[in-house]
Amino acid sequence: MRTQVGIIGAGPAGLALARMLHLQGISSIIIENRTRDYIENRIRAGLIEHWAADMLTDIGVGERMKREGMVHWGTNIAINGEIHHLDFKALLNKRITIYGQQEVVKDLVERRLADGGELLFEVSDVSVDDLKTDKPKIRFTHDGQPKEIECDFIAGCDGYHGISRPSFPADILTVYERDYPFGWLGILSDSPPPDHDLIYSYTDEGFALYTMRSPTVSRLYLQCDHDEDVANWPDAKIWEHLHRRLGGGRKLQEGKILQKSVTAMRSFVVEPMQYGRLFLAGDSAHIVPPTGAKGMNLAFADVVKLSRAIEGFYKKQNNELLENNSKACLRRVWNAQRFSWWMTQIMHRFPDETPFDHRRQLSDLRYIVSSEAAMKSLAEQYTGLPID
Ligand code: RFL
Ligand code: PHB
Repeated sequence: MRTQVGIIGAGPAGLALARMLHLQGISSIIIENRTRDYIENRIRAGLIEHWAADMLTDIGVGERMKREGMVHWGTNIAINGEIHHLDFKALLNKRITIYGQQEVVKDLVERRLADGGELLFEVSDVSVDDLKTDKPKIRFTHDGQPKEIECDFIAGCDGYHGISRPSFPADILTVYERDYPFGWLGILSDSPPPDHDLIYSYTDEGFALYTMRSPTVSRLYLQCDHDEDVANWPDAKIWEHLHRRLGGGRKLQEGKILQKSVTAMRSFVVEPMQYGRLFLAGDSAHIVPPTGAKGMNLAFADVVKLSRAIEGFYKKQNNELLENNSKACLRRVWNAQRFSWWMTQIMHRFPDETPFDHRRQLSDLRYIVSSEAAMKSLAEQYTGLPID
């Protein structure tokens, strides 16, 4: 098989990249190791930054998001039960959209198939070769047959557990990481959210986040232990903690729990994001703790930059953007890392914190909800900085 860009992974990064390239007349083949059904039903992110929602509309996959997504012009921060509203509209005239990642994936898959683009599911034994040449290769098995794609470029959009990052020579990559001493227990509940906007709730017994997928379905998270076993959280205990951590006189309606899972919290970056003609994008190169809601948005930002660089190569015979791609992506990645780390440390209880840390943290939270400059700074980063 032969294509211009071989894309490994049909997550938000790989699928959006394929669509952007298609709009520029650049061919690609996407290979994915899971089934279509699996990737279209995997429950993960939900928050789309202002520019990213506009980008999805610009590339022609925003129709259903506009109909079904929930637009929020603000958010709530609760401190031990006291709820404060941050008004993004008044502060910056910016919004965020709540629309499930799996819905974005469904829209992108449908668009890809309507474009007549190749998208192979259930591939296995994926490997890459000849990365330092101008004809890099992807090898894999599909339908029991060994296959090879010869391309001009490979986009490694295969997430944290993919094969792209481990295919870099060992001495090329520097890893920067930080583990947090807690995780998030997340549930999807068939019940309305407690407020129109999200509620990020700091309490002395731990963090909770009240978000949603629709006016009748809530997505609720509780700070829990790092390697928590979901079996330690029967439904009644989850609701008890969610009621206690909400505060502000709000009532939380209970509902049938449709899904329950634990996510460990981690910050992770590799540098550089490129080796020869293999370019990493999205979670294959970096992970952020979900407190800042930046993961999927960063994946989109990476592929906006990568598609522009690839377009520069084909349309203007210009290598400059490709050579600078890793640097350009990492500037935004580190900014998102800093914000996600900051949101995480401000919102959670740390088991090893000192009384000084605790007092400082509460003071930081009070500053955010009382200073217009501080609220504006948070709002600017949370709704998403424009792409340079
Ligand atoms: P993905 O989505 O992991 O997609 C990678 C794809 O590659 C496939 N794959 C392979 N394919 C072929 N060959 C191989 N060898 C392969 N190995 C893997 C995988 O099956 C998969 O389909 O990465 P991508 O595209 O970079 O997208 C990143 C986002 O998925 C991720 O950053 C977000 O989900 C993070 N995240 C959030 N991000 C936000 O922007 N806003 C949020 O509100 C938000 N909330 C969250 C989150 C992540 C969470 N969890 C579960 C980690 C909340 C949670 C709880
Ligand atoms: C979500 O809706 O799943 C969500 C929203 C905001 C976050 C994390 C997750 O910070």
